[in-house]
Amino acid sequence: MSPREFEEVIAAGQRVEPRDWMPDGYRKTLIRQIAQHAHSEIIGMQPEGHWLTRAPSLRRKAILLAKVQDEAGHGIYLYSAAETLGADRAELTAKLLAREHKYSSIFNYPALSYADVGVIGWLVDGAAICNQVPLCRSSYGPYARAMIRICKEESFHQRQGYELLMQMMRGTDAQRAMVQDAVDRWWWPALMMFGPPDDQSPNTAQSMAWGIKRHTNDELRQRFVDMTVPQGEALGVRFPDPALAWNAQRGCYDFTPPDWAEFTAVINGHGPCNDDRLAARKAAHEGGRWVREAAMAFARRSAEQQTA
Ligand code: FAQ
Repeated sequence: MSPREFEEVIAAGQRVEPRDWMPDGYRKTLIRQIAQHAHSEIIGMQPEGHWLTRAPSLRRKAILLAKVQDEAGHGIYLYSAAETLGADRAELTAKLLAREHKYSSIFNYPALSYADVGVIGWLVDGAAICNQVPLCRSSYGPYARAMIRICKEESFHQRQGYELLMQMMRGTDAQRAMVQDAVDRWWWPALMMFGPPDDQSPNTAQSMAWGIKRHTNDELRQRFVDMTVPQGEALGVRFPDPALAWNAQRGCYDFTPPDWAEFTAVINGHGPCNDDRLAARKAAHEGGRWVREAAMAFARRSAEQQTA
């Protein structure tokens, strides 16, 4: 593919594939976004993973185990998509551990009660779906195809969270208070997941011109609020934003923006759990070293046997 053909493919809304010519900036942007996304899925196993041994019933444990394992799978699809761009997975992981790569701000907040498991499913997976469904139409083929599968699984994640919350809301006053407390803590970080406001987002314009992103951060944040408020009303929870109100003229909800100073601090490593999350990731990576080495040794021996 020539540079001109690349532009034509993008203009026609078609897909760029791994062996096609692409501008360096396009490749770099994709590696940055896909790696950040992959790291988020893997680090994102931690807040809910904490509750696996504390699940209140066998049913809840089985659901949560399936969900957390799905997140690991998402990380693997995404690292594979990054590899089609020439990025080495081991190097991407090393950059994460060296704090040279970002991962989603949301996973630097603690999950303090079992209601948080429900609220993470409802709000965090809900925000992830809002953000990722348009990425199924992203211009880079392997990323878009990975997203289709990921989004199907995220829908199950969102529903299991909402169903858990419905059950708790039908329970005792103490259970309802736990749900409300979790909503109060996760609402603002969920809004931050969509990234900085459009006028402070250095990457959006170019990423949209290349068809990597299909909507701006603010558009998707608004879509999330509009989708989520009626769900919260059906559930019987309040949102911690007194300014949240339907605006008939705009045909969507008005809401208060999150605290962008807090967002900046969190993505620069100063959130409540950044150090714990990276320490756990590093320990898991070290703990898995023998598996990687054994797999490499097996592959080498199989190749030698085949040659012999
Ligand atoms: N957290 O110019 P923009 C999930 C960075 S997966 C941390 O607007 P862009 C599933 C951004 O990288 C959640 N950093 O950037 C799950 C850039 O930094 P850089 C992850 C953030 O890329 C559920 C700088 O700020 N999802 O939840 C964040 O055009 C439950 C300037 O920002 C994805 O990654 C943030 N929230 O737009 C798993 C989706 N926002 O590199 C487990 C794919 C921005 O220039 C349990 N990614 N930054 O230094 C995207 O759609 C985009 O990358 C955005 C950011 C929208 C996140």
